[in-house]
Amino acid sequence: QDRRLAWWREARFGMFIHWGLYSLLGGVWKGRTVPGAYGEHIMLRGQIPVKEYERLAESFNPVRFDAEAWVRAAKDAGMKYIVITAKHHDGFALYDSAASDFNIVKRSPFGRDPMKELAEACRKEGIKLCFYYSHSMDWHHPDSQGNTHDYPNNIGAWDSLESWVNDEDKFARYERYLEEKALPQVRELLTGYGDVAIVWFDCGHKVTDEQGQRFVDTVRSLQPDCLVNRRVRRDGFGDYGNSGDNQLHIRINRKDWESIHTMNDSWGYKKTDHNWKSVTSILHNMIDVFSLNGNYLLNVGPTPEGEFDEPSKNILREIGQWLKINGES
Ligand code: FUL
Repeated sequence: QDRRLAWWREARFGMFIHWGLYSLLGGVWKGRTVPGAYGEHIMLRGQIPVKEYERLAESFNPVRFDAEAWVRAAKDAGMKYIVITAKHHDGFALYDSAASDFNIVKRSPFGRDPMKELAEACRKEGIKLCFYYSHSMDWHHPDSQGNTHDYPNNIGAWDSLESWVNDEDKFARYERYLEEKALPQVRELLTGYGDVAIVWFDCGHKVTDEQGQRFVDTVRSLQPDCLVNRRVRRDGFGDYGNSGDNQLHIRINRKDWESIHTMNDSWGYKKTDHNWKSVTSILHNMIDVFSLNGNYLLNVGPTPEGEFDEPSKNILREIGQWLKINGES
């Protein structure tokens, strides 16, 4: 574990990227701002039918996406690793997947695989590439948690594990999702994109210990040096701990831990959210985390066209300048 964590302990500062079909909507569905701070939850919060949400892929065409520009922006900000949403809770894969054709290459006019391009750019610039993968929740797969198929006989997004895990039918269906989509997709990410530095799992409180362990084992068997975060299941799992969303060191009980923060209130691009944090407050948080030996992961939500918006670019630029003068980078 120490060997696996060596680069990560030095890295200190990383970029989180939330990007997907939800970015197209930017928090607005049919002219209405959907409640909830998180733009990436719009499918669930806006109760968008699966078939309608699927059709968004037809207009997802991020022609201004430039992997090198993203990686350079991260590097100039002093960041050493990038964690990008290869698949978020909405189930849409941002890469070419054989396990599910609900992905950018097969369903969108864009036709390119942005994860391939990002992997290439990261290799070139010496930045570690990491994939966020929503393993427990998939609102698109009929047998997963939180989907709207078969309502109300499904497993609701916020249902606790205890409330359904002894239901044989639900359990069997959920296993089907894990075996037919989630585990195969994690394997794809670990076999098609070169070295992956972290698989960043999320919402592990929704899987059993055995299921969480299956994800850890899958990662270990394919890339033994790849890190796994605690959110694969619960405390005691993974190589390092995580803060809650936008929390500093609250409830952290591990030597190696990472604090995760948004720049406004949403992770995914949200055109109605102008509540940008000041550079000063971001720096204060960062210094606080660094002083307690944590890593700081700061999020960007790129636009549907594939660019970082101006407020995010400015924040990154200013942090980079500050670190150049006052930090180690
Ligand atoms: C949460 C998710 O539900 C959010 O959408 C976001 O990805 C955040 C980092 O983790 O649990």
